[in-house]
Amino acid sequence: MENNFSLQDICDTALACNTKNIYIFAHEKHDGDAKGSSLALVEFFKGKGFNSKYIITTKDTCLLHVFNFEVEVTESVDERFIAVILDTSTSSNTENSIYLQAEKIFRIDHHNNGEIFGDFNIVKEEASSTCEIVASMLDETEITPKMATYLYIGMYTDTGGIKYNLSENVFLQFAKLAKCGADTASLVENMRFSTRNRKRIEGLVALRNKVFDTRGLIGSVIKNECRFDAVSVARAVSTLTCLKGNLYFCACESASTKEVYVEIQSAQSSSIDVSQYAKKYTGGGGHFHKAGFTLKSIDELDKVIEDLKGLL
Ligand SMILES: [Mn+2]
Repeated sequence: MENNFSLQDICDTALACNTKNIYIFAHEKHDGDAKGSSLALVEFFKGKGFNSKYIITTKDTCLLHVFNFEVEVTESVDERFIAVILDTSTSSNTENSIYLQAEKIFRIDHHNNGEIFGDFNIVKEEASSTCEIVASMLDETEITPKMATYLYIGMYTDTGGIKYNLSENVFLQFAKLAKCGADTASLVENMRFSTRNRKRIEGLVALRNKVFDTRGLIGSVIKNECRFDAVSVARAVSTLTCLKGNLYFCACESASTKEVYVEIQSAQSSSIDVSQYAKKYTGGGGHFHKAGFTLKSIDELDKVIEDLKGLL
């Protein structure tokens, strides 16, 4: 069921269900947008007098380093609660399945071609980020400086550092968050941090770039190197987009599992919907201009490259 709701509706539903607990969930390998929107809503619901927490089941150091917020790991939940699921395109992408115990499930997302699940859904594919949607749902008077900073980080990271998906509304929301006291100075400082492995991956992707098709297919294939993870590979493809092209990809084979993480990005001016293509693969999906998936082995890569040529 796809429909509209307000944040007040979530509070009203909790009260109608006789619970003060509003728990927030996001996708696995939660990124800045998932974390930012989650922490902002925890803050919002707490301000409204509810018990609210961000439910994660594995420890996350980025939450502390970037957001300056330590989230305790939750193993299980016995009490009644309302679930709010953020930035998560399909039920199988959720970080954990505790949300299934909720009295009612609300969902807010901006991914393309996702799945409608839960009781109430807001899906705005045109939005840069879930943080942009959440910011738009809030009135200036409701946004504390902390919430403003969390939402700003999510919008900043999901736009690749204010590089893409820049609609008029993105700037309106950035302006609103700045007015509400977003700490943009420490944000820029915190975002500079990277892991050494991630830097290595970015360097390799930049170094190994090759033109696969003169109509504008540029990619990097890295075999049997580094400790790859989907998030690092997803970020690394952006190092190619300063080269003139239409479609960019990087395919990175993990030395240990032999799985290949593939991330594809189409130029902002291009009409190629890469999320549609990524969906053909297990666990694949993302956004119109940026999406990823995993291959079981490098042998499947030639077919992918031929397909990408066909998309040009
Ligand atoms: Mn997002």
